[in-house]
Amino acid sequence: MNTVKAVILDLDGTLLDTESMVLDVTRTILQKYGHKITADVQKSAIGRKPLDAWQATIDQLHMENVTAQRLFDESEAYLKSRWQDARLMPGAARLLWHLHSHGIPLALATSTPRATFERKMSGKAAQALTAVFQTTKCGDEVEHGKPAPDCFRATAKKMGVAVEECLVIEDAPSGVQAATAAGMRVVVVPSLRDLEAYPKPDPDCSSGCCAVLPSLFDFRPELYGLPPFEDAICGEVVPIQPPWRIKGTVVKGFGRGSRELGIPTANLNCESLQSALAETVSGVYCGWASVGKSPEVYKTAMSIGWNPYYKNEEKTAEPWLLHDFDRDFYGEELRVLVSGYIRPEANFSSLEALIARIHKDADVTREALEYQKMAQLKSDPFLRPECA
Ligand code: ADP
Ligand code: RBF
Ligand code: MG
Repeated sequence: MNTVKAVILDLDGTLLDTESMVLDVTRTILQKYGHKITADVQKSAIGRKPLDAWQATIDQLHMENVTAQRLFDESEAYLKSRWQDARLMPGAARLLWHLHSHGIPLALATSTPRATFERKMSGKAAQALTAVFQTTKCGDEVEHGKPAPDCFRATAKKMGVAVEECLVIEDAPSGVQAATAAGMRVVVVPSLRDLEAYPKPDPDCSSGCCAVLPSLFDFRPELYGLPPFEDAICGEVVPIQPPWRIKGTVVKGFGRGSRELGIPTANLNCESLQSALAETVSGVYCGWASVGKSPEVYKTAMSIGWNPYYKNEEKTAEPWLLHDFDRDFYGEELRVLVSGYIRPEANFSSLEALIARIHKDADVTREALEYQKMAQLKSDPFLRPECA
């Protein structure tokens, strides 16, 4: 197998959380025309050039009397001023700076037209990243957009590397197809929850999908001959820098945390999550938390996601504060400074296995937060609203 000499990344949904913005606008526009977004629409549109994506949407929904250009103009009128607010995907900055600092050539191959690309990269979050890319290829600079291989082939050529030496990181089925058609290996971090939309991974493949990962935090560079990460705390916790600052009102959950698991979790209301985290963020994290106006700060293990064991339809964020309280705090404001990623959400074959794993997450949390890098965050002003 060829060692990877260059890494080519997709932008939207892979490095930048623009998919949730696009999804919102698409929903609004389609509603205006009397249509609803479906899983098939999402699957055929995501990752493609904007006009191709709208045409695919029109075809999927059999929409009449409207052109792709018209729908694109409507969405762009809304999104134009918002692109720069897009946040980075979890783990994106860490991955890029790691590879860049080890001298690995990096490139972007995006379906976004150059003008929109410039807007997206001018935002506060994305700005710092422009320096790491040797080259960028935009959707309007190649004849055929993804799922055609043009953008990936052109990028490899410009970098002077063979296609077999490139590793692509993608979130969309169309991007995976494009990279595969270009003869490159692809690591997929899916934007779509339905994994049926993606090929089955084959770690030994010489081109095509070699891994499907829950997040960029789970990428293991050494599997491709790239330098390994060396930042894990206690061997397993990935530091999140800067930490995420999440606050929300504690709401009623399913009432099973304490009862079934013996593990109380303070469920946060969804709106606060949506404004603070990328749509696709899930996993188990550690950090510090405070309740209401109290100055106390507690070590906290938190699950974000769909709780596969219980097959939840709604995403939840549930911090377990590692302290014995003699009260509950429904309706109070809870703040969490999320500073480490522990693992992806998992399914378990028994309740006992789920409980045992959550207790291990708590042990990992207690230990990891003792490390100076994490311990110093305990005094972050965010956790003491009355002093801020
Ligand atoms: P629910 O399903 O409503 O979230 P749980 O059984 O998970 O109920 O209990 C969580 C509630 O218990 C929290 O909302 C909070 O008010 C209270 N609570 C008490 N101790 C803790 C703790 N250590 N961590 C989180 N929540 C706690
Ligand atoms: N639920 C899962 O289905 N899979 C998990 O991997 C998982 N990990 C968790 C880790 C922590 C630290 C906590 C506090 C909860 C976790 N849960 C997980 C959620 C658990 O199922 C949830 O608290 C109950 O559903 C109660 O609402
Ligand atoms: Mg709970």
